[in-house]
Amino acid sequence: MPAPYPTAPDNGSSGREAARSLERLRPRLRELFAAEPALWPVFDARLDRHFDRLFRTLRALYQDRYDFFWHLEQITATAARQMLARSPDLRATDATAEADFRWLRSHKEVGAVCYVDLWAGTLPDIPARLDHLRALGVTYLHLMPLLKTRQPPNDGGYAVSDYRQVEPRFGTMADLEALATTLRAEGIRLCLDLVFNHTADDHHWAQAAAAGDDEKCDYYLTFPDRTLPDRYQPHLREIFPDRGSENFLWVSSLNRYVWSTFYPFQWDLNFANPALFRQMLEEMLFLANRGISILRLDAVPFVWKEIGTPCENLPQAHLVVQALNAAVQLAAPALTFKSEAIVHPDDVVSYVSPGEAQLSYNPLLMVLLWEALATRDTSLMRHSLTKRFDLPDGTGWVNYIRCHDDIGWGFADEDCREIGIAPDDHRRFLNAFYTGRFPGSFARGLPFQDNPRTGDCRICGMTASLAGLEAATDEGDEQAVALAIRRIILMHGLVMTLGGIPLIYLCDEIAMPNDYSYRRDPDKAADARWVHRPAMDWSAPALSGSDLHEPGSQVFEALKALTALRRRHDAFDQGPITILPLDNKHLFGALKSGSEGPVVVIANFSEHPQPLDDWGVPGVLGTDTLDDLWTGRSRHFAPGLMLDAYAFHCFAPGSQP
Ligand code: OTU
Repeated sequence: MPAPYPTAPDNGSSGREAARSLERLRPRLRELFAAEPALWPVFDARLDRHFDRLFRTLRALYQDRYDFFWHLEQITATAARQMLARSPDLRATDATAEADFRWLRSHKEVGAVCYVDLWAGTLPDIPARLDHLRALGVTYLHLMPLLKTRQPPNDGGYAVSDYRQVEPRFGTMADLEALATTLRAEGIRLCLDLVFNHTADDHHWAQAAAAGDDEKCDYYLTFPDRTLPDRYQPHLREIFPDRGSENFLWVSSLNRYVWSTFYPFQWDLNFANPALFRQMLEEMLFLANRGISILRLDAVPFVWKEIGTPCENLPQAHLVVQALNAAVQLAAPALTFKSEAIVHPDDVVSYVSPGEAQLSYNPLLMVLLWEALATRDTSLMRHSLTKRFDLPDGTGWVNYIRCHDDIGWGFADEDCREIGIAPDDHRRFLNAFYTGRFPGSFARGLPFQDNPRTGDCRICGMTASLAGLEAATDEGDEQAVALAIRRIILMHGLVMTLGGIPLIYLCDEIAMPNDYSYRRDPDKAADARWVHRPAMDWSAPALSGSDLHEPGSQVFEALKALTALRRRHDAFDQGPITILPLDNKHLFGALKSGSEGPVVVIANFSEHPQPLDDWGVPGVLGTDTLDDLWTGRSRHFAPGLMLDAYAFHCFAPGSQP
């Protein structure tokens, strides 16, 4: 089933213009294939399919450029050259990807993410950990930024100094290529970040700019004086308020101001320059040709700036990604984009389409899981997911509980108000709860970028610590430990079954707690996100199986079983979902259906046993014998059936009457 590509916006005569321009370009592109004529028909067919989109999106972005057609040719030729540079192995994956995009929504997919150094050591050390990944059924491995980066501080690698070199501590580009090949043979796709909104201030483009290279200077957003910065600045959101609210820095080597959205050592790139667009396409395809299958498009909302706007989620940011997508479909269709847009849920969804980013993080589900865990009330989760879980065909969610970043309470204000919740008060409550300031809270999180001026604050912490395991263990409270473990399993249970690729934040699989040692490292101490970036404890009892009662072991065993459960039933594909209107607010229930029939996923977000409504689940499943696919037990439904504290169930119609 090939993916359906939407057509780009039609601005007047661009359809005919595109066709004419393709006819002009075809013979020149064909010449590039002189040494490999067999590949030309493949590329030529892709031109028929994708050139129109490429043309229209680029035209919309760069229509004012007198040299538009020259840039268009350079960009298309870059795609052609990179297709030619691709190995036969990778070209074979392209053919498969073009024929079938269904894996994006498949229940067979399980993702995991880790830092190379903290989890494994170096790139060549990763294959030794394959058994561990196999045990979790991993088919998608996201390695946190591993390209060459500036000396610390470097924002955990999000300040890239060279897109074509691996950070020497982790290995070499050859190691990365070898790893991608090994993983591919295992059926594991490799995902890397493409940090394309900015580079490190010591990237060779930045250095060339400082040495007087005007072309490279145009790769960045720079200004001779404060005139334009002063017009942009008042409309910008503070992303890292700890650094102050100023996004323009005076760089004396350039004798200019430089735009920097994140840390001052991260310089924003200028996508309004088509030469930078082409260059980034080349960097991207270079990585694709090393065997990378998924690119996580970092900070995608920020890639286009216009005076008088917040410079986030602008229509041109979408056009940039759509144009990159079209060019990638020409050169390396097996490459998939995952958008990282941690913004209003409507904006998150706006990046997701077969012709833009096929995958997207689902920050909404993530925050709603934590929200319901704190409140013990699933109202907001039900209300928001009912409106906002579906995605178009040919696209899918990447669902997660924790990642390397903070948790920002990005549910929609309007969803809150529609059910009588005051959104900002609610966020204040959640911040108090997860930093352990709220009386009775089980959580041990840290505040991140606490902004007293706006009242904004985000939360850091490992799953185990936020779910209560750290506090319970310290207090030696066995009952609280048991509840915390159940919370962790409940959340993982939902991301494994609701639909979308679950992304396990490695180290969470053995319930590792917060790591406070970052406070002693001057390069990390000011960034609380390091509290949830521990080094993997390979000596943990969970991994030797020596003590199955110990919390890490219980979580690890449950996660292995949950991924196995996910693999067994296609009801857990991404697909239609019905959120059940159960009377009991502590319970969350969703109906999914697969080739073997319906499945109802139920979770109890309360630490007390809760009755299941008498009309709910049997009504939906059409029987009152319920087979629990998760526990393997069969239950007879009777009104008032009690579900345990933090219970998780996957009920299917029972096989015995
Ligand atoms: C991303 O996050 C990365 O995930 C962070 O680790 C980086 O520091 C950052 O980019 C800069 O490269 O604001 O708090 O809407 O929310 O891109 C994290 C997207 C962030 C942003 C997101 C950003």
